[in-house]
Amino acid sequence: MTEFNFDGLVGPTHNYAGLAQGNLASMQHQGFFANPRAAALEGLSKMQRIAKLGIGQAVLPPHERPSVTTLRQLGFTGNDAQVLQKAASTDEQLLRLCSSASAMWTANAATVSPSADTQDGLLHITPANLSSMFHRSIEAPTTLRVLRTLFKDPSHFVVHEPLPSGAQFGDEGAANHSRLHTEAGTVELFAWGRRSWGEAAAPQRYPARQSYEASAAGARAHNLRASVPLLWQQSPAGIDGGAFHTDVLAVGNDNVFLLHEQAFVDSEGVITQLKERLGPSLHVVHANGLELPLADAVRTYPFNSQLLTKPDGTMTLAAPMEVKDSTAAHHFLCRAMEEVEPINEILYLDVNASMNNGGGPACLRLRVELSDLEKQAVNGRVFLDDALHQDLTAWVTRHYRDRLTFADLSDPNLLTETRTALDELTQLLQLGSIYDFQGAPCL
Ligand code: SUG
Repeated sequence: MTEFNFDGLVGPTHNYAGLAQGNLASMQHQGFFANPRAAALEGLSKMQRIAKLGIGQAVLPPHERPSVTTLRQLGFTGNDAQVLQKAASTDEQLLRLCSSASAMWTANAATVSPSADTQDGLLHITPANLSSMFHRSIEAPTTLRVLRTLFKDPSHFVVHEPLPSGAQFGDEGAANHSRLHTEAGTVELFAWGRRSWGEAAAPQRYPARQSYEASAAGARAHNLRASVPLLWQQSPAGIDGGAFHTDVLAVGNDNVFLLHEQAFVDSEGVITQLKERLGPSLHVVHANGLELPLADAVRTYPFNSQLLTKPDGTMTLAAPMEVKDSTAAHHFLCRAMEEVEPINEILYLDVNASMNNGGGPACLRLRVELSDLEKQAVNGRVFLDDALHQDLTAWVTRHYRDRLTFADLSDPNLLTETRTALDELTQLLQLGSIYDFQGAPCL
């Protein structure tokens, strides 16, 4: 099995709208002017650097934004330009909610269970309903369509419907899911932030997006072998400190787990459970608040590094540049490298445009473990090689604006430019029709 990191391409409407309550970077950067072209090139350069390490890298397309479909559902009528204008003049916030490039954070696109973990030997994928945040909830239909296009072959893949919508089943995808594996076993750790019914401590300040009920349903639907799933609660204090997803305070890969004490309720308890199931070869690096204050971890995202196994079996921590702004965060990653033998490199990546919206390197990618046969069954030209990287870089440079403000969102030319770009992209990636404006069917 090989892990492939499916990164989301940053979309042409990347902007800072302050839409995500409890995501401190999103809240703090509201209204800053954005440079979608630079943001998309940053993302592509990250993909290229990871691919050059010999690690499987692939790409997922952005969604159509502004979402005219959603605006029409909300009652705006007329031609597309009129729909944009009416939304802008009636309730500008609606237009912002329908214009976010948030599908770039593909860690939230879906939860993936490799075929090695499931009872039917199929790879299971559930697109996240993202129902806790409106601007993200509108991603689910396109995500489902894209994933059903790529992972179409029923002899290898099952792409489930997203969980039913509604606050009780809020599901944030792989951002709340870690997979650990040793010779003793495999654990898929499903983290949840609140209970829709039943008792559990809850954050006081910011929303807990993922419900226990959603995690339990996801684990059930994936038909996991009985020993695989483990459900555990995110720390409410961590969420109130700005860790809206588990991947803000924990990262796992194979037999290595790095976590902050505020990632989970009773973090010693989850470590004990993991050690029982995974045996002595599990390496855990646990930071407490004295070593690494929660505020530093949330500001600089050391745990949102990608922890990647290279072809020679050693591991790289691909960390956001911002880690260097905090001595404590930087020291923590160095300690991880000293203590965990397989980790032999920290690679600093500049994904600042994404970081300013609360998305580090690990948020930008969806991990999919594939056997050689499964890889061959994936449709589309989505696996990154030099030629695809070049094509995508030229495509971004050709189509993306280098400055975007809120006022631009109602510009009908932006919609036309975006559709022209996305239409070309579907050809470049050999995906067929996947967008509403292309008349794509519901899959
Ligand atoms: O859902 N930000 C995203 C960031 C997602 C990060 N993903 C992971 N941790 N896996 C979110 O909060 C901000 C958009 C804006 O404010 O314009 C936003 O949606």
